[in-house]
Amino acid sequence: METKLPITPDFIRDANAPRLDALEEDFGALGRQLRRRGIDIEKIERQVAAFTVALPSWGAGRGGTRFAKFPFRGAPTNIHEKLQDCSVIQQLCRITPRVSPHFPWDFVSDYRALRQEAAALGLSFDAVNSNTFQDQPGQRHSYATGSLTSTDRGAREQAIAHNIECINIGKELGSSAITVWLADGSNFPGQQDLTRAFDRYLEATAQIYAALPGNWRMLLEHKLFEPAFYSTVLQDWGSSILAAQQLGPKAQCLVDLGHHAPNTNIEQIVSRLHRFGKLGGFHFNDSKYGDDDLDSGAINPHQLFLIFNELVEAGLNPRPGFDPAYMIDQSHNVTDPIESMLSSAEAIASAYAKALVVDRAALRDAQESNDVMMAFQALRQAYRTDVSPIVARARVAAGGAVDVLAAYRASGWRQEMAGKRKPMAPGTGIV
Ligand code: RM4
Ligand code: MN
Ligand code: MN
Repeated sequence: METKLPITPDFIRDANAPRLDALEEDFGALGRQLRRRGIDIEKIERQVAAFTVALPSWGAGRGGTRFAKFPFRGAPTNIHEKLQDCSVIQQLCRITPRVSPHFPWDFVSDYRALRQEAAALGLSFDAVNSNTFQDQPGQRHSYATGSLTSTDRGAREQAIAHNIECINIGKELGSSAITVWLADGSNFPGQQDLTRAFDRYLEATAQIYAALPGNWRMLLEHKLFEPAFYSTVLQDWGSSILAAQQLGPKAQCLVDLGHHAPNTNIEQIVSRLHRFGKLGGFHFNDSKYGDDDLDSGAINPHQLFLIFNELVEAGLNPRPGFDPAYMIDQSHNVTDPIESMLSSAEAIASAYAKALVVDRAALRDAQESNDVMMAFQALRQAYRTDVSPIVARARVAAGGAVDVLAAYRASGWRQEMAGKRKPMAPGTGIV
């Protein structure tokens, strides 16, 4: 297949040239440090090189915040341009080869052509995301009373049909999962019968589940609150795992990091879901107060590390069905989304690499002998380790940039697009 990569290998090679010696020096020093700790850096590098995380098509724009959209020159205006931007990210960081599309935002008339277009950009498609949280022009039934859980049968059926349509699109795109996130819930005590709303959820999702092709998964995404502020139908991992268990083996839970109350022990949720074979995947982002879509690792990189620590443990002792789908889910308002997603991909890969350098034997011994301080130190020592030379070297070996942000800025990509793409209109935000 003919490829049309936005950033050429030659450009990346030239950008890397002056940085390679320093990278090798840092990698060598870290390798010696890790060897003293009984860790083989080459093995860690191979594991990091095998790690990938999907990009959200909607993350390529800067329109996802709650209050306003601030258009910027060169922003992508459709899925084709979003794919180009995702390709830039992938060319530079080499761990984001898949894009997770969102419908109807990414509707096109020819999905086979879209799949080829993505392939020519070095990309493929990840989980499809349905959207029944906003009304679309010409839509027969409003989602004002909810979608899959509305008391209005018409709205429910329309939402089910939309999810099945997303599965059918996903088949053409080569996806093998659908992520279902619902805004359904209530704003007033008494507004909704909490039990009947969940019954309707189970009934509607069972119909979507029945349309899943054999090798597909359905990822149920919970969210504590917003846009419903009193109750959300699928508000936490408890409701999520109950639904996934009732639906069957192809249904698993998706953990969006931002969809929890501040200070929630998300790593423990990860461990619980894995224990029962229901850890389906992640939406990586961060959150401080209420915004669920800040850049990954921007607020709490330690939590990200602790989550990866659970994932590494899970990988060493996998339960049936352990194959989490890793995706980024962020909204950008004040940064160039390409830069934010490059920085997030780096933060995610670093959290993984840090979890890989935990001395597991020391941790286990300390846990078994109730040596609290040494158990804590086993994690702390790994968290303190600057693993960036490993992440950078794995990336460079795959054709990526030593310094992704410097290379991106030097590429002049956004300025070039500013001259080519239609200007975006200001507007309001979405969830
Ligand atoms: C939601 C949720 C979904 C995402 C939308 C755009 O809060 O995180 O995963 O599809 O936002
Ligand atoms: Mn999400
Ligand atoms: Mn969200």
